[in-house]
Amino acid sequence: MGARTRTLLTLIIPTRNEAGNVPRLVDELREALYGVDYRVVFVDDSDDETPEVIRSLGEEDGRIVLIHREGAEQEGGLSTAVTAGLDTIVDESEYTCVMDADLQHPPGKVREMLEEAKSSGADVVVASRYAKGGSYAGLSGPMRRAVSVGTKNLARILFKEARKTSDPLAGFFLVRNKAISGIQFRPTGFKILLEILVCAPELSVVEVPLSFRARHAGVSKANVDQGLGYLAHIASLFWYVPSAGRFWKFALVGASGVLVNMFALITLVEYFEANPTVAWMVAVGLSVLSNFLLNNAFTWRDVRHSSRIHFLLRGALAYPVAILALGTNFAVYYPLIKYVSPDFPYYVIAAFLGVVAGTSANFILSSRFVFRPSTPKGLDPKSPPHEIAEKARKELKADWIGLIRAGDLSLVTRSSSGTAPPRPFATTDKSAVEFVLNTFQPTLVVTGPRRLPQSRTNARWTSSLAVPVLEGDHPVGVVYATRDSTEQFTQEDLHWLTAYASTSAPIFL
Ligand SMILES: Nc1nc2c(ncn2[C@@H]2O[C@H](COP(=O)(O)OP(=O)(O)O)[C@@H](O)[C@H]2O)c(=O)[nH]1
Ligand SMILES: [Mg+2]
Repeated sequence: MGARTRTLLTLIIPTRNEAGNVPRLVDELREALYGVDYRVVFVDDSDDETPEVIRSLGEEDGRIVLIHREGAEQEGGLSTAVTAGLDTIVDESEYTCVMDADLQHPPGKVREMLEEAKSSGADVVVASRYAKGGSYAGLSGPMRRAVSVGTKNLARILFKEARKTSDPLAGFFLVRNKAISGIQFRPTGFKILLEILVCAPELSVVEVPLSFRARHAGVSKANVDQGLGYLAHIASLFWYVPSAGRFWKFALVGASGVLVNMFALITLVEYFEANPTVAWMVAVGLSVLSNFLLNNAFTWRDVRHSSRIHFLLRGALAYPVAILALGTNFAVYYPLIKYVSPDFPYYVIAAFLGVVAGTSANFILSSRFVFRPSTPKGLDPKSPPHEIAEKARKELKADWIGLIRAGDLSLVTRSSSGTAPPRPFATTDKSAVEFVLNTFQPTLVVTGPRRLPQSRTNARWTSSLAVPVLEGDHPVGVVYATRDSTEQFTQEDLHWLTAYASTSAPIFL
């Protein structure tokens, strides 16, 4: 590691007109965090004297930093305030704690959260108003409380990652910075914890109970706009984060399949005078196909297939899975109408329960088998390095793939295709490798004809994937793959190589 020492803890505190709270907050933090290496970053959008108050506190105490935003910078308000804070400071400290300035979040909790993070090793510590021993009584009025419970449950129903904590919308949490580096925060939505949980589904989460106090001074800035902003945030997470809310994406696709089925059935029988049984079979076959294609393009769009054959095999597998799901549906429906009651409304309830069971079975089987991520094969550490590299190269259809050691940038092992002789290591390759060693971020680089992309083109591009190999905290090398072809590498290829780099590459370094 470098000689630069990092602060242990950075507090990010968004403020808007909190002049009456900031001095007491800073005092309480100083007392609570005595002996801890911390600093406080206020991200301020005030039009009262808050910035002056913070500035004069900063003159007495160098650990207090002010980012004051004016005009257009303030756009997005609370949401961009927290993400702006995160974006600027994350690399410089080990932990970040986000909290409010109005003393609804007691500063004394911060130390407890820090200790909890250290002792549990978790990535995120949530100060939960809904945990046992916590309380949300500080929310002003029954309306605010109802909205809080409703919005919280909406998040927990939609996103399984939100179920890791009882309070996924908490504004008071602490994260290990390394765990969230690389997340590209979007300016929609101020529920940054939810954003973190959904965008980084692998994070481990623990919580401590929080007694949410009443505001010390000033007024709340919560309003209807923020409520609508929350809904937009949920929609944006659902739509743009591939892994978010997969079950509901799957259910949506399933509902579209019902429409395809009905449309095909009616068309075949009414306009082509098909036999209804034959028409039924064709309609079911078509809806399974359209479901598969939509699931491939939407529900599991981040799960790559390595070849056209692989894609076709998946499509074929969707059929037996659909039959099993239908069987599950019937296995729930039939006993219910037989042993409970075949009359209205019981058979309707039975049919509904059958659909729920069938859809769930279909979802589980589809994620386990049809859209199972292809994992790097040949991980036997005893097989020769070039063999493992060769397998990775074939999977990616790369011209060559190599493992490059940090420091002298020497090649440790490499594999290249028989047809294309390996290109010499060019300046662009070198700068990509160096970029990755500095930023730790897996990177996809494309260089090619300076022309606007067309959907039908025979232009060849040179695309490269560069992925760091980390040992604990620091990069010891880079896996680098390059391809000169009409097809560029995709983000999914980059994911795949990232998985490869974290499992097999360290063996050789
Ligand atoms: N920078 C910034 N901070 C804000 C903005 N709106 C609210 N805050 C801060 O966010 C925290 C929570 O806001 P608050 O009004 O108490 O919301 P409530 O606790 O949900 O009623 C406080 O520290 C506010 O000062 C904003 O537009 N910009
Ligand atoms: Mg508040």
